[in-house]
Amino acid sequence: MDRFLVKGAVRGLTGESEGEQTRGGPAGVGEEEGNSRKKPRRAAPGNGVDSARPNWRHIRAEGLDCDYTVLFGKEEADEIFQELEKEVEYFTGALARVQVFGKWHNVPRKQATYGDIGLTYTFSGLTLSPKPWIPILERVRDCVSLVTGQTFNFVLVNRYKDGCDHIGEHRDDERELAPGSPIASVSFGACRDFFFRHKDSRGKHPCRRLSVVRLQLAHGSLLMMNPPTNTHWYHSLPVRKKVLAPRVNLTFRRILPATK
Ligand SMILES: O=C(O)CCC(=O)C(=O)O
Repeated sequence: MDRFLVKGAVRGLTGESEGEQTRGGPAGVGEEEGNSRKKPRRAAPGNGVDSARPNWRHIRAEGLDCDYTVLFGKEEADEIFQELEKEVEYFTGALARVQVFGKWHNVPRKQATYGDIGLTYTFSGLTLSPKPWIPILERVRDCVSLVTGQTFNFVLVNRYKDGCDHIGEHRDDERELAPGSPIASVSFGACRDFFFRHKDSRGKHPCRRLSVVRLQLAHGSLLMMNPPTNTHWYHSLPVRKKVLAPRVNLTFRRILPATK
């Protein structure tokens, strides 16, 4: 999973490129959202999740297809967040650092990976196995599967201690994702801005000028990033110095078994 190495490098350099902005409005989809409509999905039979009738917002732009809902009510989201804070073991040492143009930097957040036994992925040039699933991650994964009908064999956990921790613009590497599979992003803790930028609208002299799609990812929320979103759009979690509280994000993925 070379993307972790590549993303770490790119994120470390580009994450601060967005100026700090203050914006009103409720948590959820920002004002540059595309068409918004309810999208009914499978009903969840009394599992305590706020998803019995998930109130989906469908976010569309050219080549972007995302669904957003608040999956867990505050009480359950608080409980899950506390459990994640207790149970998740994050990378330390070399795995928490990234080399950019020969210079070592700390990754500006904490990371961990969990998944099915037997899976391997590449991280910082090393072939690693994710840690085996722990109950709290299985619980969230299973809730997401229940409301989306999708299955996942891997999760990347990102912990942002405050608004200084961030993730720079990147696309998730489709090569290691099972073709046609979505990425399910579940957030707990501080509400943070989250941006999508079209690949043709990046840099100083973009060849096209598509609007940035701005979301706010609330405590207990689920963002489904469906194909082909990651082919055309980069995403980032910019620095927000006014945010003082921590946030934990889980991106559930279906990755292909390693080829020998
Ligand atoms: O923390 C987030 O919301 C974003 C995480 C992310 O971009 C990723 O895992 O690829």
